Amino acid sequence: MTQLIDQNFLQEHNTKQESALTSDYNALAEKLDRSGFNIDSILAQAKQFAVAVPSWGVGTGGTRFARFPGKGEPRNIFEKLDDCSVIQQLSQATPTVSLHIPWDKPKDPNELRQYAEQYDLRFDAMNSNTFQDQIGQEESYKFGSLAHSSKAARDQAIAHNIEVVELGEKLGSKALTVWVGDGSNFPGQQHFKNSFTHYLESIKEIYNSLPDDWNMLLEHKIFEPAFYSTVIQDWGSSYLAAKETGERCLSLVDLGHHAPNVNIEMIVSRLAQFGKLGGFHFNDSKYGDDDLDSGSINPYQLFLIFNELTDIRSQDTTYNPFYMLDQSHNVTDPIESLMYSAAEVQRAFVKSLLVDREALTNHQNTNDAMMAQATLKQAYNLDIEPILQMARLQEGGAISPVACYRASQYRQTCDKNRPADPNKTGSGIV
Ligand code: AOS
Ligand code: ZN
Ligand code: ZN
Ligand code: ZN
Repeated sequence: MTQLIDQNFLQEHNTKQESALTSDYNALAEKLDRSGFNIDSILAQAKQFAVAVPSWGVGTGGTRFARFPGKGEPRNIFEKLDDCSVIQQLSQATPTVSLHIPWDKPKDPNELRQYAEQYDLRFDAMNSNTFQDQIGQEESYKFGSLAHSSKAARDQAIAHNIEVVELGEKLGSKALTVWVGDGSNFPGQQHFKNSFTHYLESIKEIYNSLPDDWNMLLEHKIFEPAFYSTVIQDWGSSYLAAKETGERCLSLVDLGHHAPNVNIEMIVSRLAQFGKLGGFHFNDSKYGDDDLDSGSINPYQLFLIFNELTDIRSQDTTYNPFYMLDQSHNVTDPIESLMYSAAEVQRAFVKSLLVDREALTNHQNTNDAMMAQATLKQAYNLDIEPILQMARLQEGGAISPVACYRASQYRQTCDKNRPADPNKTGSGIV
C-alpha cells in the first residue's frame, strides 16, 4: 500500500506519546470496568468505526462572498485522493471517499479505481449534481431539475443521475445520494403538488435503473438555494418520497439541513423505526446549513444522535447506515478539519456505547427524568480520548493526527508540488 506520510516518521511521532497513552488507557480501563464496561470491546468497536470523506471537502470551501484558497490545494481528483489517503493514514477512521459528479468525473474510471486502490481507499455513496449548469448543457437548472416544470429538463436530470450510477458501479460504490436545490423564491411561483409529483416521477425512474445491491439516499434541506419553498424540505417529504419509491430508497439526514433547534435525534429515531434511515451527512451548524466542523458547535447533539443509533443497533446488529462528513472548510486546513471531525464523530459513537442502556430503560419506565438524563450525561461526560488514540495507534495511524500532520510538512510539500495549473492532471506528490 502507498502511504504518503513516511511510516517511520509516524512511528517516531507516536513513540513519544506511547507511555502516556498506556497509563491513560489503563486508568480509563479501570474506571469503565467499575461501571461494567470492558474497554477492549469498546476499543474493538472504535476501530471498526468509519465515516466517508467528501472529495470536495479537501479543497477550501467558500461562501457566496469569497473563497480564500489555501496553499497546495488539490487540483484534480487524483490529488484529492492523495489528501484523502493522508486523512485515512493518520485518522484511521475514513477508509472511503464520496465522489461528486461532474466535479470528479474521471476520463477513465478504471484508472481512478486503481489509483484509490493503491491507498486502500474505496468509494462510498456517489453524489449527483443537478443544482448547477455545466458548460454545454442543453437545459438549464435555473428553475429546478428533477422537479422542473419542463419534461426536457427533468429528463436531462434523470439521465445525469443514471450516468452517475453507471460510473459508481465501475468504481465499486453502492449508493447514490440525491440532493436537489429545486424550489421557489416567491409565493405562487411553483405549484407545490405538481412539483412534488414531478420529483416523485423522476426519482422512481432513477430508482428503476439502480443495481439490485444499491441504495438511493434522498437528502432533504429546509432552504437554500431556494429561499421561499424547497421541494424536499424536510424529513416528512423525504420519508414520503422514499416510501413511495421503493424498499431501497431511504432518507439521508444532513445535520445542517434543519431549522435551528429542531430535535434531529428524534428524526433519526422516527425514520429508523420505519426502516427509512439510510445515511448521514455530518457537520455542525449554528444558524443554517453552515457546514461547520462536526462537533464544533453542539457536540451533545451529535452524541444524542449516536445514542439513538446505538439503541437501534442494540436491536438490529446488521443496521449500517451510510456516514459521510459534509463540511465546508473556510478558515482551516481541510485535511486537519477532516481528521479532527472524523474523530469527533467517532468520539460521539464511542460515548454512545458507554450509555448504561438497562438503567436508562428503567428510568424511562419509572419516569425518573432526573436519572434518565443523568444516565446519558454519565456517558457523555467521560473523557474517552485514550480509546480513540489507542484505536488509531493499533490501526497504524497517529496518536495525535493534527500534530503529526503538521510535523510531517505534508502541506508544505503540496505547496511546492502543486503549482496552480487548472489543466494539469495527475498527482504532484507520489
Ligand atoms: C447541500 O446543501 C448538501 O448538503 C449536499 O449534500 C452537498 O453539500 C452537495 O451535494 C455538495 O455537492
Ligand atoms: Zn449534505
Ligand atoms: Zn448542505
Ligand atoms: Zn451542510
